[in-house]
Amino acid sequence: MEYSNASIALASQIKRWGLELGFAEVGICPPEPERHAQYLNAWLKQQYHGEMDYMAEREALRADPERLFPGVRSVIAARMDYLPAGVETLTLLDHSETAYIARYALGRDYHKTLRRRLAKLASYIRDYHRPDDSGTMRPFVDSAPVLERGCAERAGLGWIGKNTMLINSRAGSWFFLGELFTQLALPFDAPTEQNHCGSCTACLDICPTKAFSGPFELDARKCISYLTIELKGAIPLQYRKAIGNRIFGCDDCNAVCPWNKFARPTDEQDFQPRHGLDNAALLDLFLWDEATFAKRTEGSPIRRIGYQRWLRNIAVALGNGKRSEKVLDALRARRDHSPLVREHVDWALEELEQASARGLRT
Ligand code: B12
Repeated sequence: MEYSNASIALASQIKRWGLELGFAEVGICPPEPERHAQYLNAWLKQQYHGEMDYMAEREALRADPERLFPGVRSVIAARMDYLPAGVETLTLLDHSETAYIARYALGRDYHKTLRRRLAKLASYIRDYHRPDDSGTMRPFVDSAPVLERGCAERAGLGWIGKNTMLINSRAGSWFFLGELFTQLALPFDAPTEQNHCGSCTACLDICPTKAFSGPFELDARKCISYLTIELKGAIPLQYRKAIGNRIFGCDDCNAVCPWNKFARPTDEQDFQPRHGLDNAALLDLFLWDEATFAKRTEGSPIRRIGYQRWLRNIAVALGNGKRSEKVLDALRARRDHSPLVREHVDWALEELEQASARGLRT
């Protein structure tokens, strides 16, 4: 397809603005999801989405961007690095008294940050395009019915790895994705054709709950990120030990990826750790009362799970940790919070009793 010099100039201007707005890379792609819609359909048929009804309910919109955003002609896909400098990842999992919180959730909620920046980008395009009408544009980040990694792959931002993450050969995979849907005829970038995973299976091998039923296929019901964030009820017994000290999300399959040796730490203020959450003691977090939880998770992705699930997750991690009078007292003190918390507290107390009976974890 032939593009006017004006739209070619606008496309490169959009990429410059994207970098100014804090994105590490911006690409432009056609809206059609192609094969990713079939993968989604197959995934849903296997119930791999568990309680994430929103993934099934809006399958048609995910599979057909024209229905989501009538008149869409091009998608501006962007990635933003989020790993703060100097924070530990996998090594923190050996410290059973320390809480492991997924590195994407240490600071402010990325949905707001990326949506704000994408809206800014849209305003720049609108101003630049005047007096001609630039049509409507809409930013999407994570929770929208968009197959984001498919967009990013088609926009040349990276390939989809065996861990289903989008991986970039110059930056690894510690980054968020976001899109701006437009009705503009913009030149498309070349998609990332090649997959550079090769014979590596580090991500599949490290998963503590064996959540990958094969390369590129994640059964979310077994994924610790799903179990600690999306699951509303009791965490199935068979996964509790494997959760270790992870209390919100899981980075294992991401952090172990050899391409992350190229990851670039971010100096984005919004993503810097708050309240020492990158290295906090499980017991300190478990002792937060509801008001403290509300205050300290204001504007954080963690707020989404609510106080009850926060206690549920930490109770499991304490049950996997060191036994001490302080831990036993703190657990007993939370038994009356709710039936869900009580069930997980009792499990933890039983685990610690059995461990000490075997002379372990003291
Ligand atoms: C639902 C969801 C989850 C679920 C399910 C994950 C999943 N893989 O589906 C849970 C809660 C488990 C989850 C966890 C995490 N998530 Co999440 N999640 C999403 C969400 C909302 C939808 C993903 C989706 O469409 N799943 C549907 C199924 C079918 O997709 P899939 O199994 O991954 O398969 C895809 C590909 O692998 C490919 N595919 C499938 N089969 C095959 C076969 C072959 C041969 C090939 C080549 C490809 C292929 O096509 C499918 C569709 O694109 C996206 C945002 C979005 N709107 O896209 C964020 C998103 C993918 N998540 C993200 C992140 C950061 C995470 C976590 C790292 C957070 C954490 N630390 O806990 C973990 C990582 C776990 C993992 N390995 O995926 C980022 C990923 C950024 C990146 N660099 O890729 C996204 C893009 C959010 C964002 N806007 O930044 N997530």
